[in-house]
Amino acid sequence: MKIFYDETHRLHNPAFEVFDGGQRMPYLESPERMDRILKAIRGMDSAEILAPRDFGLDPIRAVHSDAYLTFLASAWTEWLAATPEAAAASDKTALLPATFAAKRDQMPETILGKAGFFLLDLSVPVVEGTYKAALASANCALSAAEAISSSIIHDPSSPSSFILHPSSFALCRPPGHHAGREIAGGYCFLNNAAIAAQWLTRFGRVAILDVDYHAGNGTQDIFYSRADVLTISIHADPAYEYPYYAGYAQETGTGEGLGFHRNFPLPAGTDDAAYLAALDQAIDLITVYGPQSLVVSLGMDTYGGDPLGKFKLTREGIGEIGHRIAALALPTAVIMEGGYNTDELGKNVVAFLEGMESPPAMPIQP
Ligand code: OKP
Ligand code: ZN
Repeated sequence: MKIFYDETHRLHNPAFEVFDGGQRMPYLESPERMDRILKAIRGMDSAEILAPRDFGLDPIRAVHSDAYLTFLASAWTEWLAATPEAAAASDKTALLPATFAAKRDQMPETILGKAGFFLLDLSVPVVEGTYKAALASANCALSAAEAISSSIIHDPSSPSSFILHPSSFALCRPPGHHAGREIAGGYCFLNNAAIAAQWLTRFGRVAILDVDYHAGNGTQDIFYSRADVLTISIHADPAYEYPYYAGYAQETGTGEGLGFHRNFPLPAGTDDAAYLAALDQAIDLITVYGPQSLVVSLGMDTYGGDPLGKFKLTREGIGEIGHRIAALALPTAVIMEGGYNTDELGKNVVAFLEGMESPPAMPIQP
């Protein structure tokens, strides 16, 4: 399997995030996550780790607004220019607002005003290298999309075969699925999966299946009124979990996109069997939609014991998710999202990828 990875993610390494109750905490979405995944992946026979290519801004501008991209590109310089205290301690600071735009019809002039407009919450501190890292992450996703695209062109009749329907993996950091058209949130700045999916629409309909523990609210936002990209997210019920304000079952798209978004909110304590039952419903919807390609937003925070998650999935369950997704026999680009149990992260990602490539090690009764 072709795996795309770029060291540039290290430039995004904020000293802190602000957690529930206002506590300043070490940034959980850390560069070490990638080190752990890489170490485990290097042990796979099938892994071919490649550098992404630079796709330029056009495929990113197809998903995010120019005003938002301009903000990301200049936010750090503007913050330092406006804030002498920040400039004096630039390795300890980050741009984070204390106000948020409930009403979005006017963009303010000052950097703190703009930060509140473009940042959804306190988990997206902007530092000097944030934009560069986010661009490199998006290029990994685009490269993974490109890697599967030749089989879409040359094999439109789609017989069921793993060989004719390859998959690729983008080892993205920062993650992307909470980033909307013009807003960052939940550790995400550019929506890598949405950018890859948008790029793939040139070959026909695309489905995005989000199996991160958190609802893919950014992806939902970007494609909500479109029928050419089916978006499905399986996640912790937003009634009790981040992102709280999207990811509910009754949200199914709007206008032309009505019926082309689906959410599967699940209770705390969800185990392999309950998760796989929801996955089977999602897979049926994808089969009925009949896309030419599939993008998977892959989070490992569904694993039991994840510091941000309340599900109880096992490593075998995670492998079975990969296996059932691969059984769709679609050209598939897998995009890395969350997962914060760094000790188990690498083994879980390998379990998923090996599940995609082979039958499950252990049968699971749904
Ligand atoms: C990103 B991804 C702690 C606050 C958590 C942000 C969570 C972002 C998750 N209760 N805030 O979907 O893994
Ligand atoms: Zn998550």
